[in-house]
Amino acid sequence: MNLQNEYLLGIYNKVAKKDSTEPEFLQAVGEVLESLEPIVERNPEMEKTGVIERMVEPERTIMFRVSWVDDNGNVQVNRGYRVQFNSAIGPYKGGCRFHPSVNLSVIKFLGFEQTFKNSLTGLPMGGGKGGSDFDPKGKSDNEIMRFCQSFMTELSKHIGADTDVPAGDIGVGAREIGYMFGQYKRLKNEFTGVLTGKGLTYGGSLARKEATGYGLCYFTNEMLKANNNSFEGKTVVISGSGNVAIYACEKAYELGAKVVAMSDSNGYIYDKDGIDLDLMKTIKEVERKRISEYAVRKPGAVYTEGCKGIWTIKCDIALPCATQNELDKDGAEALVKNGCILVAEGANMPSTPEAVNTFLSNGVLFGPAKAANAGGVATSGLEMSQNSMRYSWTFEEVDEKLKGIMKNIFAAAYNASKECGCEGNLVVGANVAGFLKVYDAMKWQGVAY
Ligand code: NDP
Ligand code: 2IT
Repeated sequence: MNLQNEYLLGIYNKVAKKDSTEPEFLQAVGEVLESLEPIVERNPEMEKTGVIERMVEPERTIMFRVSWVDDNGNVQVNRGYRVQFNSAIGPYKGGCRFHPSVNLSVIKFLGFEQTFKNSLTGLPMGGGKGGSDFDPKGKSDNEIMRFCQSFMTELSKHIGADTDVPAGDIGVGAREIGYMFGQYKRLKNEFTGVLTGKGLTYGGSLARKEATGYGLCYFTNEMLKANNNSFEGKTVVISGSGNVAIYACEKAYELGAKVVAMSDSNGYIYDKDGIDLDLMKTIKEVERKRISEYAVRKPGAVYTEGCKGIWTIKCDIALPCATQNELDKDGAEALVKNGCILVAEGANMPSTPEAVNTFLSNGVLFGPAKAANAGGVATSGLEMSQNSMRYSWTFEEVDEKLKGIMKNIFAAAYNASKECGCEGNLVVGANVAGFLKVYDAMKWQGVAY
C-alpha cells in the first residue's frame, strides 16, 4: 500500500485499526483508496461530504447460526453471513459463497468490491455479499438441500426482490440456488425474483450460467482490440474449473484461442493439444470429480499436484478464475518471463497487490476483477429485469446485451484512466468509474440513513 493523500490515508488508518483482523477487507479498501487519489486531489470538496468514510463501513452486517442434520443424524452447526454493504444506487446485490475459508473479512471484501462492480455495469444495483463456512465437498444431495433450507430460513428475513437479491459464487450454483429459492417461496408464499441464477424453468435467465466467463472474454477482447490484437491463435491458461473457468474456456475457444491448462484446489492439468471442454464439463459439472480425473481419461494430458504451478506454464493470456490471492509475485514473475501479454481476472481479487504491480510495471495488459468479471452480476441484473417484466429474452438477446455492457465497462474504465493521467491503467480506471456514480448518489441522499 502506497497512499500519499493525507485524507485518504487517515481513512485507511481508521479502517486498519477498527478492522485489524480482516486482511482481505483491508487489501480491497487499500487498493480502492489508492486509485481515488487523483480525483480526491482535484476535488477537495469531496472530503466534506464524508462519503468515502461511509463507503468503507457496511450499512448492515448479519451473522447467524445455520444448524442442520447430516445423513448420520448428527446435528451440524455452521455460520452464515450477509453483508449489506451499500444500497445507494439500488437494492443490495451479490452472490453467496459456501466454502470452509469463508469468514467476515472475506465476505466484507467481496461486498465492498461488489458495490463498485455493480455500479460499473450501469444497472441499478447496490452491493452485498453472503455465504457460509459450510463445505459442500463430499456432502450428499440431501445434506446440501437441508443446509440450503436452513440457511435460507434465516436469510429470508433480510432479503427481498426490492431489498437484497443474492446469487451464486464459489460452492453455490444452480443446485443450491434451487433449494434456497424453494425454501424462500415456502416461507413467504411469494414467487418473486429474490435470487438470481435460478433454473430456466422457474424464472432464471438464459445465458446467466455462461455470463461471467463469456463476459470475461468479451472484456479481454476489448483490451486486445484496443492494442490492435485479438484472441486468434493465442495460448490461454485458466485457473479454476468451476462456473467461471469453464465458460471462459468455452468463449476463448470460440474466439480462436487454445486453452492448455486448468486447475482445482488440489492441482492443475496441462494439455498441450488444448483442453477437451466436453470432457472437462462431464468431470466437473456432471460427475463433480477432481480435475486429476481429466489426466486419467485424456491421453497426453499431465496432472501436477498443487495449484500455484499453473502460472509457470507458457501462455499469451492468463485468466485467474479460482479465488482471492491465488496469483502472487512469483506467479506474476513467471508469467512475465514466459512472455504473457495479458492477464484478466475472472475471480475476485485473485492477484496479490505485488502481482498487480509486477504486471503493470512490465507492460502486461491487466484487467481487474471489478471490471473484467462484472458480466455475471450484469446478467443477474438482466434476470431481475426479466422477472419484473414477467418475460424472458432469448439467449441471443441476453448475450448481445452482455456484450454491450462489457464494451461499455471497458470504455468507462479506459476513459477514467485517461482522465486520471494514467492511460491504460484499468485498476485506477475501474475503481474511479465505479466510485463516481456511488459517490454522487450518496452525496445527494444526505448523511443519515
Ligand atoms: P465454483 O465453485 O464454480 O468454482 C471455483 C473453482 O475455484 C473450483 O475449481 C475450485 O476448486 C477453485 N477454488 C476455490 N477455492 C479455492 C482455493 N482456496 N484454492 C484453489 N482453488 C480454489 O465458483 P465460481 O467459478 O463461481 O467462482 C470462481 C471465482 O469467480 C470466485 O472468485 C468468485 O468470487 C468469482 N466470481 C464468480 C461469479 C459467478 O457468477 N459465479 C461472478 C464473478 C466472480 P475446488 O473444486 O477444488 O474447490
Ligand atoms: O462476484 C460476483 O459478481 C458474483 N458472484 C455474482 C453476483 C450476482 O449477483 O450475480
